[in-house]
Amino acid sequence: MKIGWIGLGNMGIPMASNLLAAGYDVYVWNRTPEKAEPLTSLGAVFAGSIEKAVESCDIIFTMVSDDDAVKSVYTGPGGLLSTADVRGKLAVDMSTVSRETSRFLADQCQRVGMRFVDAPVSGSVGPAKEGQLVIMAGGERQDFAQVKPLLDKLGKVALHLGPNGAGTSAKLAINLLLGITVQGVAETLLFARSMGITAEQMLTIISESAVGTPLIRGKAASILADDYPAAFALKHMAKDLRLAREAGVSSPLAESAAASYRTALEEGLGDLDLTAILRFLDPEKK
Ligand code: NA7
Repeated sequence: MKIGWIGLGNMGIPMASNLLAAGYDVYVWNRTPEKAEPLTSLGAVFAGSIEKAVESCDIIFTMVSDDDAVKSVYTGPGGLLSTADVRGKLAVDMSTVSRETSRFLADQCQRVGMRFVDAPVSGSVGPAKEGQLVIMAGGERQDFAQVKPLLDKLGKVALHLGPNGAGTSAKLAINLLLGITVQGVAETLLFARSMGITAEQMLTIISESAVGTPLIRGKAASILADDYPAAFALKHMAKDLRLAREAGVSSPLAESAAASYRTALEEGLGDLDLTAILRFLDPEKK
């Protein structure tokens, strides 16, 4: 089976690499072609255009940044849906976008006889490299069943949650918890510091306590070094909290987190990891 992969950002590169490692023929495309080099050196074929990638493949994955990017890839000039014959092919969008966009894409695909599954992921670069993502899917059950063996190469769990848009809905919910959790850790560290407890001490306590999680343990070194290379960029967290609000979330923590990440983005922290929210909240860093 030939696989198309569109979008080679922080997530797309390790995910497509895992499909290559599993022995699939992978045709890749990225807006910035140079980013395909790590994949082509592993044996992927760089398709010169989206259409070429789609023509060559049975299943096409997309993993790009946001609603505008994904619409451009599907419905823009030279996009996926302008390819001559897509009838019967399966498109799987793993980007995090709004539910409206997932449903819009499903509708546009259906018009040309293409099948569509929304399958966003929980987990950033580390789990992507290790094939340990959590994948939340929406679409027809038989389409999910067809792509499930591939999803199993990308994640430790892949769940079918309902019709198109259901995967995206679950993703917005889990990322609400992610945003709130990271801001909660940041606020806790700053409060502890104000009472003379160091970040190192407090991170040890959190990690060993009932609220310690792999997320917090995994971010500790970066927090202590005050160095935030993006595993999951803050700009994407701001986007996801905005999408959650647009999807109707209305709660004190959601409001607060959405405002923090949005303002941090406006202050230029968007390309850092989401844990850089600590730098944004820290009065000593102003
Ligand atoms: P990155 O590392 O910011 O990568 C974004 C990717 O999206 C990258 O391949 C971009 O191409 C591509 N992109 C962005 N805008 C466009 C447009 N307009 N057309 C085509 N391609 C585009 O994101 P991640 O990999 O961390 O995350 C991907 C998704 O998973 C995102 O929804 C997260 O919220 C979760 P470029 O290389 O810049 O040319």
